[in-house]
Amino acid sequence: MRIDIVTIFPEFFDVLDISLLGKARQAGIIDLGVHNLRDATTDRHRTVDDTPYGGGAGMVMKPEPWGEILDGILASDSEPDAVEGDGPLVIFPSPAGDVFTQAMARELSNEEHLVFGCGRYEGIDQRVFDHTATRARVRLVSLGDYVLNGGEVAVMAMIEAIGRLIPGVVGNPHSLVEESHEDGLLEAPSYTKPASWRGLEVPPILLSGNHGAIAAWRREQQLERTRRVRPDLLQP
Ligand code: JCE
Repeated sequence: MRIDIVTIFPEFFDVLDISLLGKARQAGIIDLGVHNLRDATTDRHRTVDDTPYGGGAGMVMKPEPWGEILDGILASDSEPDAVEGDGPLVIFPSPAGDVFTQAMARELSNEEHLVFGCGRYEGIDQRVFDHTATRARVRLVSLGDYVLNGGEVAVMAMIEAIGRLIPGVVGNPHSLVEESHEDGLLEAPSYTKPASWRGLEVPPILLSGNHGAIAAWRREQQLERTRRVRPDLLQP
């Protein structure tokens, strides 16, 4: 999978070199490009924002640098030798987007080319979304019902959730299906050695060696936890 990120804080993504995804990049499974939006400006101050038409607080990201930088990124997919299905999918984090879920992460993990556009300030001029949508599939995606200062943290979370679903990124594929949200339930609690710690005991069933009884106990723990903490997940 090819991933491009457009941001005014490219250093923010340096951590991807040393995280889980660093190995996937070295193995050639994920090809990452981080682009500084300011490199697509033409003025001496490398300006990316301006005051909003119609008035209001704060600043809005200007369309021209976005147009220039996306021209370059999207052009690489329309070259004659580019073997593509639906072409790139451009994702803009936004509180006004569809809420990011595990199901969405799984869909996005099947894409050949993802482009993430990180807004800042009060957001991006609407025409950037409208114009990009004439050349590529565009989605606005919200990390959740809270406001961030920009798209960078949302993109980092989305890349971590998507990247680990790509075969070869997480060592043991079995561990993926057992985890929270893939089966719609929260995880059962986990324990490791020692069996007794500061007066607290590991549930004896887990030491019994009875794998059927352990699986049944874990399922009950999952259901009880989900009913208690996230009853919304049990609704159809
Ligand atoms: C962003 C801002 C709206 C005023 C670019 C916030 C996503 N789930 C999410 N929460 N917040 C975001 C997000 C993503 C991109 C941008 N802002 C700040 N948003 C109104 C200011 C700017």
